[in-house]
Amino acid sequence: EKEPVTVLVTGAAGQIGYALLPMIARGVMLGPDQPVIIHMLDIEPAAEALNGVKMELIDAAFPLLKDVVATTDVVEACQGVNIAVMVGGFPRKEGMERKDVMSKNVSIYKAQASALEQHAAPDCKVLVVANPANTNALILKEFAPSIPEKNITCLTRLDHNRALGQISEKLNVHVSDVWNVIIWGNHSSTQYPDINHATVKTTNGEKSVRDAIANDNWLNTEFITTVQQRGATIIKARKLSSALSAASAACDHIRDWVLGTPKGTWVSMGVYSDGSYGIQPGIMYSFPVTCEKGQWSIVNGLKIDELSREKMDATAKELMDEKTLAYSCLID
Ligand code: NAX
Repeated sequence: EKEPVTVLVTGAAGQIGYALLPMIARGVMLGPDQPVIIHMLDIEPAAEALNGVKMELIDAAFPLLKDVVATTDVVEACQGVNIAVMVGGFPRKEGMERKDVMSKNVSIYKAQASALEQHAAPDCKVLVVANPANTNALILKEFAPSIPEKNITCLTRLDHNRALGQISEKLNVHVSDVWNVIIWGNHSSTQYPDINHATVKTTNGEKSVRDAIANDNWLNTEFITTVQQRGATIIKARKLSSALSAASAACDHIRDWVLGTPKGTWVSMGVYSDGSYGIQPGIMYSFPVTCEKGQWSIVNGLKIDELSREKMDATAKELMDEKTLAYSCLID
């Protein structure tokens, strides 16, 4: 039997936590033959609820789940962690200024960065889910300088999967017959869902998504806004934000990162920009990536048309502005 992998979930008493934890314990994230130890972190007001989740994990008698730690102590939570899924954060409440929310999250991510740096396993891989996801990940990176920057990522896989979903619905094909969409930029409404390199399987081969749909107007307008606004649409319908799809996307992100992306396909991940596609270094930006042997690399050399360029730059600018705001919170 394989050695267990220790997975940390922060914000574990929340909605995404409740959907994500059983997926991890069932092997959806790391594979059906990979035992796991789960560390769950939340804050004091949620301690009792967190303990309830721990009881349920025990009651589910998962064969792969070797141990569960439920704690409000960030040092205990980070101890020996191989994979950290950062779902905990301060939510934006009605009437709150953007800066106040940013400030709360900056202090959370600064503190958790130090704890991870000091107590996690040296090769720990980090996925930030909590919003503002890209900027929380950037703060985490800045305050955990000894964690390799390639090990710190944020979640845009939900947006990627939403884009696949919209295309498959439109073409009336199964979602697994569509691949290589791209989410560029921020996990926010400025993200750019790009189908210019996407492919769909047809009865007699493959076709570009643009040719298959043959409706540039829909692709260039409604498709993009539908994906950008999908989170808000779910909130309107459910009176709660996306949780099962977010949890599933987090599993997809880690699984592909650790076990590799299938040949000929890529996925979207928020990673530290290396200047690819003219996106300035210094921000966490979502790019198309392939993964092999636990390492992601940006897919380079894709042709970028004028509309795409504009949208890629607009979302980069928003991330620069978020960065400035985050840094102003550090000074105050
Ligand atoms: P919930 O409010 O249900 O859960 C958040 C949990 O985090 C709570 O239990 C809270 O007590 C805990 N928490 C707060 N501060 C903490 C701290 N300092 N340390 C540890 N835990 C802490 O939110 P939920 O619906 O689960 O969403 C979690 C986060 O994911 C939010 O920030 C949300 O905006 C973000 N999302 C990101 C997505 C993405 O694709 N990147 C999509 C889904 C989701 O909206």
